[in-house]
Amino acid sequence: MSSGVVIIGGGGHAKVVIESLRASGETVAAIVDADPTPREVLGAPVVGDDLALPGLRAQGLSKLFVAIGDNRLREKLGRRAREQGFTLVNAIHPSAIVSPTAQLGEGIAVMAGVAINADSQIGDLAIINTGAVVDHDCRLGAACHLGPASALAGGVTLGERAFLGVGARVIPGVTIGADTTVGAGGVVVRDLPDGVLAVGVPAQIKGDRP
Ligand code: JB2
Repeated sequence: MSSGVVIIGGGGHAKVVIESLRASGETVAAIVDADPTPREVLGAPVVGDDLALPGLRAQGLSKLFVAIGDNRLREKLGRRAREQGFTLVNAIHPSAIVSPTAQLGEGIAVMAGVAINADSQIGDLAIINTGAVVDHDCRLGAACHLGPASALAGGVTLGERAFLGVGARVIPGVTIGADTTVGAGGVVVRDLPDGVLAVGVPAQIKGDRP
C-alpha cells in the first residue's frame, strides 16, 4: 500500500471527495476518522483515527486529502498532516471547468459542475462545492467554503474560512471578511466584515458567525 490518497474524515463530505478523486483517476488507500470503528466508506477502509497517520506515512503513503466540512478543523488537520510529511492533493471532479489562468493552492475540493474563471485564485484547503461558480479575478482565502450552487461574480474577495451557504450569491467587487458566514440563498451586495453572519436578500448582518 504505497500509492493512493489517505483521507481524513469519513462522513458526508468524504463521500463526495472520494467519488471526485476516483472520477479523476485516483485511488483511495485509507480513511482515518475520529470514530476508528473498522468499516468501509464507499468501499474505502477506515483504518483508525488520526493516530494512524504516522504509520500510514511510514508505509510510503504521501498523498492526503482533508475531507472535513468544518473550516477551522479542516485547516488545523491540514497543517498537522503537512507537518507529518504528507502532501495535500486537490480533488477536482473531471466535470469542473477550471480556467488555465486560475491559480489553485493545495488540498482543495472542486466538485462536479463547478466553473472557476480567468485569473481567480483559490487558497489552500478551500471547498468549491457542487455547481458553484467563481467568476474572473476572484481571491478566495485558505479554508473557505463555497456551498453548492453558490456564485461569485467577478472580482470578489473571500477571507480565510469564510462560508457561503447553498445558493448564496455575491455581486462584483465585494469583499467578504474572514470567518464570515452567508446564509443559504443570501445575496451579498456590499462588503462584509470578519466574523459575522449575514442572511437574506440583500444580505444583512444578523450577529456573530455561529
Ligand atoms: O479530528 C478529526 C475529526 N473530527 C471529526 N479527525 C478525523 N480523522 N475525523 C474527524 N471527524 C469525523 O469527520 C467524524 O467522526 C465524522 O465521521 C466526519 C464528519 O462527518 P459529517 O458527515 O458530520 O460532516 P462532513 O464534514 O463530512 O460534511 C459536512 O460538510 C460538508 C461540506 C456536512 O455539513 C455536509 O453536509 C457538507 N456537504
